[in-house]
Amino acid sequence: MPKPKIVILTGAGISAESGVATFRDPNGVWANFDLEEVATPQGFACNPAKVQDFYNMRRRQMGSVEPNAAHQALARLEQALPDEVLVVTQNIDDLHERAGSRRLIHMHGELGRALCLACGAGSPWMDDIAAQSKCPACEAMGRLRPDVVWFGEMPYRMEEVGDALTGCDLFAAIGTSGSVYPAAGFVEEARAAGALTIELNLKCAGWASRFDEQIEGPATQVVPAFVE
Ligand code: BV8
Repeated sequence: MPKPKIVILTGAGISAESGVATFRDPNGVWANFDLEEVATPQGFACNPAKVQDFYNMRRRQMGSVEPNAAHQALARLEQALPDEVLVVTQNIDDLHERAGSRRLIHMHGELGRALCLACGAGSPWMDDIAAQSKCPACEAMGRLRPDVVWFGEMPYRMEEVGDALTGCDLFAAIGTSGSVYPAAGFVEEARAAGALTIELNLKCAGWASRFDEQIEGPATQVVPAFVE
């Protein structure tokens, strides 16, 4: 598949208007949960039930939210420019897929998937546990964890993302605070490779100076306008 000309990084802000809480906005996820306790391997080792409850609560919410106009606009962009658009999302929800995006990398994993602690086999959560039981260790351990990248863990498909950033003409970051690495460093990589860099955010604050352009407003308004 050819290198994408457009790389789009999304964060929690693109799902906010679907009703999915962001992390660092007032009353966001990290205002209500201790990141160290629920989003690190150490937290899981210390209290796996607490971590499973945290992700099961977020998984249950997925059943009651829908993709919004911003997710749908990105899917239209990909359909209009086949093979030229890659969406790299920090989000673990499935709203991009449900809106129709196909060339998509979940760099922080997916709420809808689980991993076997023993053999590392990944599978859709609860749909495929029987298939996993082929692994004696899985059966013995019966232990699964969310297929989510926690702090201190290596995000998925970083080589592929790096390759795309060095070849794109346009890098856009939508609805992310740029608080977490390596995602927060993508803009520099794209810029160094000569791409035009644009931030779309409700409030272009924290890391705005690192972009060539900023477009302020709610994602359901600014993303469709940006795509059209
Ligand atoms: C790594 C999955 C190395 C979990 C997440 C010490 C020890 C270890 C590592 C570190 C360390 N110190 C620093 C690090 C690096 C660390 C890091 O960056 N920490 C930060 C806190 C400083 N990073 C890591 O650990 C990463 N791994 O470095 O590995 C390595 C190397 C070799 C081998 C092994 C390992 C892994 C980071 C991934 C952590 N997992 N998510 C889960 O979801 O439960 S990250 C977490 O932040 C979130 O999940 C989210 O994915 C991510 C980014 O947040 P945002 O999406 O930006 O959300 P936020 O709320 O912050 O912002 C929302 C934005 O939306 C705002 O700007 C707002 O204005 C805007 N908005 C709101 N409403 C709207 C809107 N915009 C438009 N429209 C609207 N309506």
